[in-house]
Amino acid sequence: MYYEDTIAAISTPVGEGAISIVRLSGPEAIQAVGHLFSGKKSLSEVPSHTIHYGKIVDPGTGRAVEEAMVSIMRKPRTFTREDVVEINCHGGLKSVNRVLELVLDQNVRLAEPGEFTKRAFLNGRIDLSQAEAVMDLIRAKTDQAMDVAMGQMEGSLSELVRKLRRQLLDTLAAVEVNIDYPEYDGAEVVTSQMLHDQSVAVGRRIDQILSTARQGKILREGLSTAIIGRPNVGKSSLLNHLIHENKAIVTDIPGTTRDIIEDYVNIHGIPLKLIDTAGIRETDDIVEKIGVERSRTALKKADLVLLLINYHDDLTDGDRALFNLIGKTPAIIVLNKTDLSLTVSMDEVDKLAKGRPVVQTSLLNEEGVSELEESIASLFFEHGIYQNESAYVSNTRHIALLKKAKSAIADAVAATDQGLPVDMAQIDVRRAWDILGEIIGDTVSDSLINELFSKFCLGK
Ligand SMILES: Nc1nc2c(ncn2[C@@H]2O[C@H](COP(=O)(O)OP(=O)(O)OP(=O)(O)O)[C@@H](O)[C@H]2O)c(=O)[nH]1
Ligand SMILES: [Mg+2]
Repeated sequence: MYYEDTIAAISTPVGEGAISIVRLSGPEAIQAVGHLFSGKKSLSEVPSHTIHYGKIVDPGTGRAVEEAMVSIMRKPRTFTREDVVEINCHGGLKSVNRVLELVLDQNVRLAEPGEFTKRAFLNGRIDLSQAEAVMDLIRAKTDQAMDVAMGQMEGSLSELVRKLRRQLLDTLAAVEVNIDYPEYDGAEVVTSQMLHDQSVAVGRRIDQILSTARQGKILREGLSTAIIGRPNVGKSSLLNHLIHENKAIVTDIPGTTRDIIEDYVNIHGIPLKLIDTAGIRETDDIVEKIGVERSRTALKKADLVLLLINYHDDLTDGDRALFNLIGKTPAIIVLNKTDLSLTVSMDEVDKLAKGRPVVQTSLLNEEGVSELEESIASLFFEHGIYQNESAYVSNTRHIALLKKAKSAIADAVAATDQGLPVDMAQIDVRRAWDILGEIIGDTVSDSLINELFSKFCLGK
């Protein structure tokens, strides 16, 4: 399927850069740029996948507006599977915009966000989950998030989903054969058993894929890390040290932080979404009260908790309550202010820590922060929050569909368990097959496709 029209957009980020690229795709791409290009050769005659130096000339005035390197890539060996031309401009934002304007005068229209990728998808160059991976790649915050997106772009999730669909289709085919040729009396029972076993196997595999979802989500969105503790223990100081910036206000007045402060940081390749909270204590101050409530909510949603305890103070009931509040969430206990004398009861801290790592810091003297970082990393890797599996699912849409497919499969298993007629389970299996198809875009509606691609950046 090839499009009639030719599209163009600036493919590099907006702003000053050494090079900006205007990219075109479509049947008129080469001709359109040919009209504007003045160089040694005519672009319509040059071989595919070559790059040419010349000037972009305004046909109206005959004046050169930009010096450029122009790449010519003829279909079908291109990203969109259409003719693609890239004009590498060297000037600033103004001149690249001028080049784009001239291009748009040549029977070329401005691309919608994601339209290049959409064409790649619709022309069969990539499937939907790969197209979504392109989007993830643009947004990837860390190397590992990048790996996940790359893996998905290379089709690892697609590969898994295709395998599952093939397995379901084979099962359905076998059922048809058995039903059409019931050569012996037991056909129905045997068929039902086969449907059951195959469904159980597929359901297990979906579970395995889904089990990577948590890791995938963390890599995408960051490990939600709540910094909690009594007022004045140094929570905001810790946030500032970890992000190497004075973002949160630090004072010696207890109750300084009133609202939640968030920032992202990359610790040993793990993306953390740090959340500095209001110190938790009983208070009559209405603003502080709200802040404290928010802290409790942040704590509930956290993937990781950093609980700060004052090294230079006795444990209070407030501290003990916080240990309880953590519950089962992975946590690290941080004893802060070690530059002052030891007052806290280490025995009691150890007892309350229940095996959770305890790290000592003096944020004032910048001591212990790298130990804390190490501790965060080892907790993350040891507890299998991270697994080096190439086929992560991290995309919310994929996860939702996998869950839906799993429930259809569970229905099939239940139907066979209850001894219902084979065609009941058959319908469920067929439904699971359809749902899985939505992940790779084999069975999706046009409106969904438009919505997904509109989330892309312009020029992608
Ligand atoms: N001596 C010493 N003081 C520290 C240390 N870390 C932080 N402080 C001081 O403790 C005070 C409180 O620090 P913050 O980071 O504002 O504490 P907080 O936990 O965010 O406090 P609230 O927002 O009020 O809950 C400030 O005066 C800091 O300079 C430390 O390691 N040693
Ligand atoms: Mg604070």
